Amino acid sequence: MLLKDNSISKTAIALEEKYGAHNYHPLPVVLNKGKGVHVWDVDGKQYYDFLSAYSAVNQGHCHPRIIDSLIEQAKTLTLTSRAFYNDQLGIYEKFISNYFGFDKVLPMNTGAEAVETAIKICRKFAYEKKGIPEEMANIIVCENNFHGRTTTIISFSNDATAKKNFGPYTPGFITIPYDDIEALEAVIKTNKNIAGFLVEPIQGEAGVYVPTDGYLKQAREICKKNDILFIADEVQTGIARTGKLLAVEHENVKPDVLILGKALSGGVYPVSAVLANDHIMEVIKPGQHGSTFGGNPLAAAVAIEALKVVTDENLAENAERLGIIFRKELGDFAIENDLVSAVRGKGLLNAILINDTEDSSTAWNICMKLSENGLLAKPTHGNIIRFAPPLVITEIQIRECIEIIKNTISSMI
Ligand code: IF1
Repeated sequence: MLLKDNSISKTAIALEEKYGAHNYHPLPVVLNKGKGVHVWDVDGKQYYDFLSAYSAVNQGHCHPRIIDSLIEQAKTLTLTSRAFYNDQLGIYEKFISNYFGFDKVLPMNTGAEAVETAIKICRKFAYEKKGIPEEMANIIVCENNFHGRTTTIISFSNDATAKKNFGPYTPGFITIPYDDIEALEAVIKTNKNIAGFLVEPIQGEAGVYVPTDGYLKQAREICKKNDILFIADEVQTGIARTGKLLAVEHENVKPDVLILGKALSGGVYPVSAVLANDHIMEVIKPGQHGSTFGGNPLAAAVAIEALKVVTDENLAENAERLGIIFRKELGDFAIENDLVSAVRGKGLLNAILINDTEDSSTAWNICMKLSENGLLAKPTHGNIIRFAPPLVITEIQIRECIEIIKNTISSMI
């Protein structure tokens, strides 16, 4: 059993059980410290964190430079609302717009809020610039997508667990298979009023599905040819996670609308963003969109430092190089091990497929055993285990973790 007979752990879990909504089923590990690639539980046990808070701590837990920027700004001014200006937001807006190569940014807080913002911008652009009849805009999405958990976003999910009994659902979305160019072309031919194509460059929650080389580029070209906004959701794949600053850069694709979140703050504060050029962003006028915390000075200060760390510490290059080692080693292991049927991913966003049924508890049991062996990971759907360490991990550390993963799985045969 994972939990030592530790009253602190049991008390913490019991409190969540009694007073918290049961919207998660966590591994029975109670953490109280994080630093770099490691986290510690209340018993002082150290783990490698191979989930990285769902790729929100790409810069490592509690990165000193980001924490310092948080502390400094928090001592001065945390929130003004957008009813007034503040001295940090403009600096941040210029920094992030130049950093990703867009004219403007609309600052929000969570990834789902940013996705919702992108949907609203896309629709408004369709009505006011493309002449699509009001309330008739369609946005193309992909099967097995994950873009967040608001009612509109789950309206176009095909994950019954995320969707069931949350209706009535928001209309205006057309679903096509992921990584299928013919399906994209067909749906554009047979449907009118297509405003945009919302896509994850790699489908994370679905199980780290990396599309065929060239898919994103062809999709981008089809969108450009048909005057459809190409909207890249890089909430999970962005900020150097896949070995490039943005996953779309693997195919030299520049989206019309870019959605960021998670590691945009290095995991120390909710910060998300939607970036676009002026001819798109100008459809949003005062009073048409916003949020209490969107663009607050604390988020601005933290996000600037978090992005500087990505560049200064060459995190994309590190992710690219170590991801190749990770997939090579575990790919070789999969050949000789019956329990692992495949390894896939890009950079340090990877997953292994467990050779068992989706509803089996094998992946969960492997994760339980991994945590006993000092490595934290969690299955995505059923039999897929995602491995996504902070991008500050070293070659020595990742080779140690590869051994932990191999030895743990071998011990379960
Ligand atoms: C959960 C994983 C899921 C995202 C993409 C938008 C959002 C996410 C591509 C919304 C959020 C999180 C949400 C979290 C689990 C995690 C996740 F793939 F990253 F593991 F669910 F798919 N676009 N992903 O991945 O961002 O509102 O959460 O800030 O909800 O269980 P958010």
